[in-house]
Amino acid sequence: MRVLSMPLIVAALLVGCSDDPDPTPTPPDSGVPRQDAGVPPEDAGVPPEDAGVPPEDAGVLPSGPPVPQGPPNVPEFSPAFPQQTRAPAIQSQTAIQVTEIASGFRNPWAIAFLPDQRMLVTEKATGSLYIVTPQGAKSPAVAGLPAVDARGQGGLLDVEVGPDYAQSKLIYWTYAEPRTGGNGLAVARAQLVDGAQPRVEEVQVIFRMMPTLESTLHSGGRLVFTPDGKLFVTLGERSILAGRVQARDVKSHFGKVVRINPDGSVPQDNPYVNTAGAKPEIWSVGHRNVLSAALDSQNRLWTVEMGPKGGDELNRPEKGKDYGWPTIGYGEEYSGAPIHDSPQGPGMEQPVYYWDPVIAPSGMAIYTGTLFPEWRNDIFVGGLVSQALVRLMVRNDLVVGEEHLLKDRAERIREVVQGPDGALYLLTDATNGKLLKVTPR
Ligand SMILES: [Ca+2]
Repeated sequence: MRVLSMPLIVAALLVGCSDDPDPTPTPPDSGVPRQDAGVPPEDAGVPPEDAGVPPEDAGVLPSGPPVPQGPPNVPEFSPAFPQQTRAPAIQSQTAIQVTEIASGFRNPWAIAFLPDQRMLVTEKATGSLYIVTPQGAKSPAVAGLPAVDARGQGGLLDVEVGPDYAQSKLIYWTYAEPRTGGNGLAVARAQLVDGAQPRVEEVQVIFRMMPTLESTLHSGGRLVFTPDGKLFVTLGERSILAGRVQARDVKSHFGKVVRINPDGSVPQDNPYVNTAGAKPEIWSVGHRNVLSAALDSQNRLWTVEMGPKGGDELNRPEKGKDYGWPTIGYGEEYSGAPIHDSPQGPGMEQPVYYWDPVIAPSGMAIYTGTLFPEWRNDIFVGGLVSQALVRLMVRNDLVVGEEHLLKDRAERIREVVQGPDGALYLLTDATNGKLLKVTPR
């Protein structure tokens, strides 16, 4: 328990604005601080986990020490239950091969597969969308996308192929929309016109995160379609205090997961449709910056959010529930100032798992393929600061093992997608970003 005086709480809120370990490169003259300033590569040079625990032994759960990592930033905070952090390190039995399919992307952010196995790839910094063949040939930038506010963590973010793409040709994407008085995340859709000079037509903005605020940070922006035809959109709280304080307020979209129909209309079974003043798109509240989202084999949504220093969280956001930010949580400000007086509180959900020190998550896939039978139902999360492909073994909705893959590559992993072939496809976050494919060796 950390006991804070009110002035300390206010001071903590004021200082903890823009220091995520998500160092999206920022032009030196933009006035936006680099988000990774002072965050050490806490595990650089540490050999990969060698616990040697066979992860898939029938009925036997992994045991032993966690993935090698630094000491917790906030040792005063104890997990709410034993499996909530520092799961035993595990090691994949399948040897893996990493193939570089393409490179030269400027801070790529997301991948989506077209039915013919070509990929849509977004570039955050330039706002460009490309079509990439499985062999790595890149189209010219798709014409017709609206302008983005590319400063800081903004830009062109996620992309998804519509569930009815074969008929509609609709693709969906998120981006930081420049607006009068600031900016905000928007979701657009349009028809993709394929060909030597691809373009989109009939662009419709189907959702706008409100209110408009001037911030280049914490937009969230992941899109997840569900088999029942709904669309989840993850939203950050803008980082600055004016946004952070709205994360649990149902009158604001900040710090929420929202659920909409593909045309932007509101499903009438959303939890706040009958609450006066509430944003009816809201699904769950109290999130910080959700940059990873995926469905499991039961079509339940899982997310990982970028937390404060020592507070990255895996959650399974349920309808109408409150995940606590900024009132409760693990970790502290990147300045070292405290944020919370307790990691737990009444009426607010606990994360399934948290990381202290952080991994700095982005991108997520829950494995359903056959190329890696031992990975079935495991959660994969891209790690930015941790420079790892993080694998979580989950049993009964608890994390029972953790592995950090690809540490030897020392690359920031921005995106993780399972391809139609059962391989994992990754994007590295760099000014010369790569599209990588992970298969058994
Ligand atoms: Ca939380």
